[in-house]
Amino acid sequence: MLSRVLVANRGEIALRVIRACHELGIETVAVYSEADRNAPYLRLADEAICIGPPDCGQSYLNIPRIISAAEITNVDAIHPGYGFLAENAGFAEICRDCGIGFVGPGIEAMRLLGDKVEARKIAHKAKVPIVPGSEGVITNEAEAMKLANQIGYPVIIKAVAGGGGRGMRVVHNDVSLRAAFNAAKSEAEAAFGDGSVYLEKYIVEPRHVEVQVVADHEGNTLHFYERDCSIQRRHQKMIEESPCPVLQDRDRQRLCEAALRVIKEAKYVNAGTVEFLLDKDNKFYFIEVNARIQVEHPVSEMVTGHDLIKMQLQIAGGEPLKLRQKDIIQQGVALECRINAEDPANNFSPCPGTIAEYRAPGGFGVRVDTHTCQGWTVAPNYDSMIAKVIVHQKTRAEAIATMRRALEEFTIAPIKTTIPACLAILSHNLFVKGKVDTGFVERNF
Ligand code: MV4
Repeated sequence: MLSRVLVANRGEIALRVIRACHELGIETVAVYSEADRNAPYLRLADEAICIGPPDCGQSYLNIPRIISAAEITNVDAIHPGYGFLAENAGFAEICRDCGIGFVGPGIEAMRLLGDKVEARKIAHKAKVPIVPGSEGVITNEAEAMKLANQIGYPVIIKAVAGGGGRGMRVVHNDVSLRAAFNAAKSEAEAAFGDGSVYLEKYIVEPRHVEVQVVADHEGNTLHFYERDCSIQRRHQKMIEESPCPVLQDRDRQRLCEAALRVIKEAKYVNAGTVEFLLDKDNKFYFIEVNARIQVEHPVSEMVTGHDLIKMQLQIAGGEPLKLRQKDIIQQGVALECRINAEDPANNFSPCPGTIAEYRAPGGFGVRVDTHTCQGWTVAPNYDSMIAKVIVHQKTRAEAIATMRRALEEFTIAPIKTTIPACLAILSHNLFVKGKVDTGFVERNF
């Protein structure tokens, strides 16, 4: 069992982890950059240590400073949250070498799944459908062209080290393949220091559906059903929901069981997400595994009633899962809207500044995960997400109504936020009908 944990993150997820630790009787150490020195959540932690200036590279991504903070405060483990160092296997390895636990998957599984070609191989071994595509890395244009003609256009070229949409190119014919192949390679090299790419059949207008999974050190695995994350703009999710509104129970069961086969095959431990694309015929294809807790984890918590962060901490402390799959029931509908400090009227450009006026929503079925409050200054250095509004209701129609009511209550001024954009989506008849795909936002707004 863990008794003291350092939270190597900031903002709402730092607060979320601190709260879960305290409920388990675990002491917390917060770290902060100079830009976050006045963050209210720091007072909730048992200790708070400044790790550097606002720039991420010198603070939240600075491994020596975080390890030093962990050693000085004598913690058992580090929780990385999401983003920053969460999927950095090198960081997890340094933690292990320093005798500090890492609240996340093992180093081997992290490395393996960080390589998207290896992840495809694992899914294939686990008899989980993958998108038709290359068996390994594509090394030259000729090889790419041969394969593209075998599987048929359109195809998508993806970075082996990628994920989340960077280093991807959709290709429609032989003529544009050359340029796309080279562009994807150099973008991947620049972004990840690894120019390796692979190729897949491009699934047109898919839904993005992902399964929340949890595994302990004894090989017990559980799923917490699926989330539909199709409402996104330029690879930034805006609204997530559970369950996926178009999945029938039999298909849902098959999808969730497929996700469990993937994590068993990868010998994955702790919380993770198995991502799939769902095509027009509701056929699912594995794409990748996110080896971390995700921003949108609360929608799975609300429909199942289980605290995923507590589970992460218990697993990292060596406890086996006591929960049984049959006791995890997906009840009702949960929606999450991400509130970003961005101006929807100005191409979603970041809108840092001080929040002079702030009134958060509440009431039946409403959860707000945020670190912000009146007087809080949104720094320009970090991700622009400042709050998540999560609602839980019996039906999807009621969940949408509650979300609209909650977002209308939410006052954040004078900085601009994505609240109006979320409200516009929630009012769109195709969203209300659940008829959306990953291109919905770009097509309609
Ligand atoms: C795809 C795809 C269609 N076909 N792969 C985007 C992020 C990364 N996790 C995987 N992604 C996709 N992979 C195949 N074979 C569609 C996406 C995709 C997407 C692509 C272009 C523009 C927006 C997108 C939004 C979500 C998913």
